[in-house]
Amino acid sequence: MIKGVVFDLDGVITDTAEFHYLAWKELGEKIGIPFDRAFNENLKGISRMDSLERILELGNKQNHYSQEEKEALAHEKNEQYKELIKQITPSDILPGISTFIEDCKSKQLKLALASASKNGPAILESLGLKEEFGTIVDPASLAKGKPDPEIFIKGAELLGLKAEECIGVEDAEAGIAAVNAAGMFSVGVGNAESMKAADLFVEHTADLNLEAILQAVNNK
Ligand code: G16
Ligand code: MG
Repeated sequence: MIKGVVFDLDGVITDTAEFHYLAWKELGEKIGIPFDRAFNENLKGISRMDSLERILELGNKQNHYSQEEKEALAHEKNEQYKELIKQITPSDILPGISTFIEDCKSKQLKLALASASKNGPAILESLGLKEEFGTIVDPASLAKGKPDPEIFIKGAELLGLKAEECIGVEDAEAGIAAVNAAGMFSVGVGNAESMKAADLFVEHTADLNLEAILQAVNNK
């Protein structure tokens, strides 16, 4: 029986990908590694330091910086990102998500956030959704990022539930892999190709339907 829902943030509850992109792009240009939106797709759901590594790899500069310098670069990107996310308001909640959360609440489901973002709590606050979530997994407490299942396992644990009692909602391939490996029913948001590993997927957040999901869990 499903008792909880563990949500990814970026791409599911709101779309911060554009802000991450703008902040990384500015840093990339500064260090001589320009990149486009297509490359940015590789950074979705990936932690801050891992994103930096991927950018440095793109420019063949992984070995140009010490650990300390890399941390300074990641910090600089985050300062820029924090400036950009100041504009977030409840109107930035993705379509259908408020209703979906209300439906979960009326079914007494507990909600957790499993985002790789250390800015997750601030973003939920700006969206006016902080009170809805019983638990926010602290990504700094994790040994491994998505696709490792740790963040979803911890989300269920913090809700006092077993992974099998939860649904995981994700928009990234690495995220769906993490939900599946955690032993949760996976719900993907995205196109058929990128969401092929999900137990159920919808193209847009507006298509998320709790009844249909619970039905699919029962039929699995
Ligand atoms: C999000 C984004 C990633 C970002 C990561 C860490 O993941 O998709 O692009 O690198 O968080 O964010 P921060 O630098 O704010 O700690 P998710 O898991 O919410 O999709
Ligand atoms: Mg995401």
